[in-house]
Amino acid sequence: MNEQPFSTVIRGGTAVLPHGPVRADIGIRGETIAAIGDHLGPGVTEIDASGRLVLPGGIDPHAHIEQVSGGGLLNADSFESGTTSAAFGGTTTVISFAAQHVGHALDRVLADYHQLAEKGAVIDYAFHMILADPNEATLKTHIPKLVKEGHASIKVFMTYDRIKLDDEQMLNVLQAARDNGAFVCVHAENHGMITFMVKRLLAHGMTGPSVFPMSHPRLAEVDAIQRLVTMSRFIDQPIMVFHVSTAEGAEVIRRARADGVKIFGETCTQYLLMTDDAVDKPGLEGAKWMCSPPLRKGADQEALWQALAQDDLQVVSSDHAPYRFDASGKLSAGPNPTFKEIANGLPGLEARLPLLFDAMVTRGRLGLERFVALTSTAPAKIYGLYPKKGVLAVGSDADIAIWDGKKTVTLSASLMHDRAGYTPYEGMSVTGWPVTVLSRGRIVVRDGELKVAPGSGRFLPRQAGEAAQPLGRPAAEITGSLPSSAPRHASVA
Ligand code: DUC
Ligand code: ZN
Ligand code: ZN
Repeated sequence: MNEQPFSTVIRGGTAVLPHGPVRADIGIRGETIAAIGDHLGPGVTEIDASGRLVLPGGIDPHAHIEQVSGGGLLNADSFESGTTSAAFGGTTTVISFAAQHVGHALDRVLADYHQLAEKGAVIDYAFHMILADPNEATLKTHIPKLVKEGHASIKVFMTYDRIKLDDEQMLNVLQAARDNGAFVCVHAENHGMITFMVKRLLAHGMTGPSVFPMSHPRLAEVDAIQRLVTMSRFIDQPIMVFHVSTAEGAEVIRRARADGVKIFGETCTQYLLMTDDAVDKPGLEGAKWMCSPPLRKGADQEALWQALAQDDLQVVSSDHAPYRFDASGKLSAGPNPTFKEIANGLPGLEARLPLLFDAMVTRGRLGLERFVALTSTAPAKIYGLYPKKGVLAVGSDADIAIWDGKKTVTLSASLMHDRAGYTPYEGMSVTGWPVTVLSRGRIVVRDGELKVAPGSGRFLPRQAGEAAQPLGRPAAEITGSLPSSAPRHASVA
């Protein structure tokens, strides 16, 4: 038995453990949870959590930070501001993006994003590698090396002129992911349908943010997810569909999963809590609510909640993509842009957990344990971070958010720590707030103050988890085209 005092004890709270909530103390030594139980011995630092909930820190597996978008625009957050805002919202791990653009060497891209994050991050982080140029060097040289170095997931786009992949490129990426043991996340919208609608709307003089949802038709999402399911099945490569926004999109995923396809789905806070009428505001104001896919209808919200309840969708991210409402962001094309010229994206890294806590725990939709599962444990498992992250267990990193379930806060831009300069959730009132947040045993946020230095967050090298394991049955044409003695890594190009 270790008689040394703990470095920190979180005492007397209700901890949400893998088997459910219990009254327990959490003892931390250094960076990890060393003990969970009643009446633990003293800690050098004691945190009184009586009357509070003690939860694993949130994991936001989809946040754009200090990233150049598909439209070529740098977003508003640095790693310092983005991860600070995450921490104030109870999130202790973020997976952001290292975004390749055409002509860029992927290994250089990763090195650049690492440098930015090392300098600024206050919590731990990993990267999804955005592939916009899946050439020979990317797929055959850089992906094998980078996956081995712990970058276990790839994101690709089916839309956006500068970064979209065609079907053959997509298949090459899926095959490379399979060969190297990586997971693939996809922005799934039919590019042709979007372009068709954009041209049609602009030709009819419909140029404001209020028509933006029409420019991303619901069927664009449905079609793209259906094709993805087919491609995933063909190659036998598991896929995560990012930011599912429609009832029909969630239904395609439900059916595919029932048919045995290894496909996962994510939705985001904004699709659960806001609707498309948010863009319908005077002038350009609605641009603040323009995200892609767009906000949808009340019936979609219901369907997405239902899909989460049934595990058709497994995670809720923020898809934090902050652009200021000025010439550096939403108005970068000038003071009077068409919807086509306005950057897509909303800030939401900080508000995600309080909003979802309020909806799920305070108002009772799905409950506390599902809240923890959807916002922390499931992303940790799916993205290869578990059990280091996503759970309160002995040996896990001491990434912990202590929640005051009774504290009511009205969200406003002045409360937020990101650099978007506005919040789409302005004026919404939530009950439940993360009052103290620890990352690897360090108190990161307490009493409304940041307690750690920029650059103290750490890169999390990951091996892909079980979610990324192929089922072992690519299409017959693929297996038939491999020599029988070929190793798993053999190219079929
Ligand atoms: N897709 C995202 O995933 N985030 C922001 C914008 C977009 O199109
Ligand atoms: Zn996307
Ligand atoms: Zn995104």
